[in-house]
Amino acid sequence: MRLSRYFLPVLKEAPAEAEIVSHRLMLRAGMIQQLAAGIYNWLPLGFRVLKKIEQIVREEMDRAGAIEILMPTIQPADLWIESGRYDAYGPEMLRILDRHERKMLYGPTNEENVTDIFRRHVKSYRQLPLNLYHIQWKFRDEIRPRFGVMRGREFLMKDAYSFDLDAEGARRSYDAMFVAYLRTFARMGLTAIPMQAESGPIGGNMSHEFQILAQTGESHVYYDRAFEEIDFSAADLDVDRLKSLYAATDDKHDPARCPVPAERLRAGRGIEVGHIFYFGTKYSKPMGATVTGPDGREVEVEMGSYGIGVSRLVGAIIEAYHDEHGITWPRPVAPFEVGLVNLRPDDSACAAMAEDLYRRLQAAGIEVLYDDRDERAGVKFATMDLIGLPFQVTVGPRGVKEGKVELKERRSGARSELAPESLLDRLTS
Ligand code: P5A
Repeated sequence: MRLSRYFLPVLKEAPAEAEIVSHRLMLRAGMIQQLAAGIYNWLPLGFRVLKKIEQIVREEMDRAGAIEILMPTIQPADLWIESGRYDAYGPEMLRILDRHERKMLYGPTNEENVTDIFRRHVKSYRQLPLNLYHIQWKFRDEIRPRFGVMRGREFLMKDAYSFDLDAEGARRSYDAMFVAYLRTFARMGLTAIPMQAESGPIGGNMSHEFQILAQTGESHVYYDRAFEEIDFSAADLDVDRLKSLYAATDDKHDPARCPVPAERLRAGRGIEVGHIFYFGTKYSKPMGATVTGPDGREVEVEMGSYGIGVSRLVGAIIEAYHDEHGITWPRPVAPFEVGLVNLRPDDSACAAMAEDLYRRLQAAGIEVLYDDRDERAGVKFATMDLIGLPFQVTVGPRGVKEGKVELKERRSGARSELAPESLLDRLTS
């Protein structure tokens, strides 16, 4: 992508209402723009990151055996009246009347909707286990939307729903999602600590929140420092051990009854990026979602639901990865992998070298944002540091004479002078 042809509305100053660093950086880097309280436009740079995160989530859901569908944002109230949640959900639900005065709502979650799909099509235990997921916008009329996309009113969630014949099967489905979540977050460069949690309006009796550590997190968290030694990207994680390690948010943490000795306990702040629930027959019972069991009897299915805050993750990753100059993206979620800067577009040798590199990087399958603008060097470097692409490649007259370009690794700041061939090797290896 040529920056001269791109739409990257960077700001010099962050608007005063942005309280936390990820919100300020997302506005300054031209990733988002507020349309109304808690409702955002996703501009090209932000949209690319959102899609990368979404794709990692999708791949790990598919790997865990879940099947992707797409349910609508607007739902009929009838389903929620059937489950008993229509009145219980309260003012967070955006209620809508259609032209026929039928009660509709903008979905804050999809348990009812997916249970309705299930009961229409699944009749036998032989079709179980089943896990259906989608990645769709939600609306919750939060009383205090804040921190940009971290607590929005409209936000993108991945929500999965599991159906099993019995509690034992449901536990296996829960554990499969538990492991998939740790892998998903690890692929984005995040360490998410699973914590026992309250199930709130979703319901149920087993629930874990996945919290990533960040100074600006909304929750206070306490956890066994043993978590710090775990490699969450490992192929076979021990779910039972992870569940047995102590971790809790402050509403659950009681220093007097904490099982972990003080010297092993860590305290910090966390951002909730995922939340999983096992709620048994809470929806299958009132909505009549049953299957015929092996003995021929009708059984209400055991269900769980599993959420990841896809749009919240964009902010959460920035909270974890930034410095005083801007964002420092982990490569798997970066909007582009390489920022190519031509310091002198007016110099024909520089332009030839930069154009050639641009073509070759793209041919090698690398995503490049090419700053070919007629701008001062300082402006170009500041823009690149702000948007935080993992690698910066600079073409300037001095290097070109020796047939070399400069490679800077954004996060460490490490620089090296390389010939174009070696640069391509480095970036593709
Ligand atoms: C699980 C999937 C549920 O809604 N039903 C379907 C269950 N869980 S949850 O904890 O309420 O939400 C799941 C994740 O969504 C993100 N999230 C938000 N992100 C941005 N702004 C919000 N207002 C918001 N509310 C929830 C969180 O990451 C949460 O873990």
